[in-house]
Amino acid sequence: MNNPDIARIFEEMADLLELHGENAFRVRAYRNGAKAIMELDEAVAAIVEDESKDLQSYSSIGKTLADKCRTLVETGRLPQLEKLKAETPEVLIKMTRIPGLGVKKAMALQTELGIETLEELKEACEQEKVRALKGFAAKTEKLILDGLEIAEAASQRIRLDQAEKLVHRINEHLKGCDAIDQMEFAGSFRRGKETIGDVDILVVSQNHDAVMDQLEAFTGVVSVIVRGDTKMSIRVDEQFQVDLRVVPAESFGAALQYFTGSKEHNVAVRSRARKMGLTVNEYGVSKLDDPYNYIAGKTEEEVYEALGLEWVSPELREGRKELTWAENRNETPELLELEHIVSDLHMHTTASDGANSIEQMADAARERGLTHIAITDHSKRVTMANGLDEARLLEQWKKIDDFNKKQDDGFRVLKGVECDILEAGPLDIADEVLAEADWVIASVHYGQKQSRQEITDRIVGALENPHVHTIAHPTGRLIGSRPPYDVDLHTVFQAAVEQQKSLELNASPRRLDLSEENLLQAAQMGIPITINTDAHAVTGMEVMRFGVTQARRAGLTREQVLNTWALDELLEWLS
Ligand code: DGT
Ligand code: CA
Ligand code: CA
Ligand code: ZN
Repeated sequence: MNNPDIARIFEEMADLLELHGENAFRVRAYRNGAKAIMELDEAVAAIVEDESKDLQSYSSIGKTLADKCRTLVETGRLPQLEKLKAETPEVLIKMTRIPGLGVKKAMALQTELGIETLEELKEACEQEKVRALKGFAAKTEKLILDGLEIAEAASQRIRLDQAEKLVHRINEHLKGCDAIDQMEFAGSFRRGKETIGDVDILVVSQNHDAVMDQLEAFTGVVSVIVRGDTKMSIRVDEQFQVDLRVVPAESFGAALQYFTGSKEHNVAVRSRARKMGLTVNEYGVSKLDDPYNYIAGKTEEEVYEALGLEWVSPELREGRKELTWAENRNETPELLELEHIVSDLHMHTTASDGANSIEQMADAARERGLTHIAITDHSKRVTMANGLDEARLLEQWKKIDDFNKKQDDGFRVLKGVECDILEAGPLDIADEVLAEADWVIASVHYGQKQSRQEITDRIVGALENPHVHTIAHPTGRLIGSRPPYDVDLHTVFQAAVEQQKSLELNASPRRLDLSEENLLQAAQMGIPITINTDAHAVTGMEVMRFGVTQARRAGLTREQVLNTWALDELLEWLS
């Protein structure tokens, strides 16, 4: 029983206890325990077996959880979980995983409509039977249908940051194999897509068996799906698949090009080749009339070169305009790079729901090579996050002024706020106070279920306020768990253009909001994009790279991204 297994079991316990109305404290204990176990560097099994160690001395693991860990390690089972499961209809568990469906609603659907499967739930919504129930409306049906779709998609794909962790573990594990001469991760992971369907690994080796044995020995392998001479697929951590291919050194570039994809990009590459009397596959490029005599294949550059193309950044390989750019040379936009970023303009401190002080955030930012940041704590409407009212904001800005005076290297903290756009439309902070800020972000956190018209009006209204500079996470989506709110983005984009405002690309891998498609459109309309981490602790600043990847996928250049601008350029734009 490895740590992810135990963590998953605790998560399941928490879900079921919650379903049975167990008190929130107990539920949270299991969730915190699961989280702590995922973050442990040591195996729980090893700690249990080591007499000199005590599980209870690890944070978030109390006596109850420590006992349960012991039971799990020793027997592989948890009787309490089995009992709870037996008492809970399967469909209820599944329903509560649908975003927007709480425990009460799920129970009502099950008892009143006799719903036994998710398919039946979908049918009931489509036949408009759900709206007839007390406490339900036509809107709930739409929410459930959207949620079902998201849950379905999420069960098959993982977020880029989760894939990255897995890739890192596999990479470390395979590096220990002497038989591997060359290795690269391909597929959607290499292209930096926001979600990954499966991980694709390419390896050059003289000893296929040794490589495959090594992969099979990776902790977390649940089963081997296929193992052939050159191809192997394994299942890792329940649902997730990893494909390995062993290829000859002289074909490595061609295989990397082929398995990086996307399919759409490859289709365009092949059709171009054909027009040139060439053919391209995972072994190399050859002439149509001499198909086994490869003229290129060892490196990707060579493959593209043989087709008269510049090498194409993996992030751009989606079958859009990248081949036209690569063909004409010098037309490919010079993509944004992480090194170009000099500021991070959305972060929280202990004044609201952050974990670190102004000084700590500033120091961490400086260490990352940034020259300025904006501290943007929540406004008062967000009571849960201890949001700031006008008086506390002014107090915080005074502290920031004092802090700035003490900096002798020119590092600057901008006085900011993440001001809520209230449900009724107005901003949460008075205009005369907003006027004192260097940088104002407006956000929708409440009333996310309002109509398209209402939400669009609120956001456009905020953009029209002369003190507002940008809108944070403009659609509110959470990847794999919450759909975007119903907002007319085109109208929002037009308002941003008219008001000469920026829009945020929230870099958190859970959000990546604006999405790639939205970004393409916003950038085309000339809207400056601000990539922000929304860090709630110094460690939160590391997600900037996900934002940069997303921006690259949308073809964004340095100039289009506001937080690559030097401080004085930014200040000039702000005034
Ligand atoms: P994913 O895994 O769904 O996130 O997306 P990908 O792009 O990683 O797709 P995957 O793993 O099915 O295949 C990896 C790459 O291999 C894909 O991007 C392009 C190439 N490939 C796979 N099957 C085909 C195919 O039938 N036709 C073409 N042209 N390329 C393919
Ligand atoms: Ca893949
Ligand atoms: Ca694959
Ligand atoms: Zn925020």
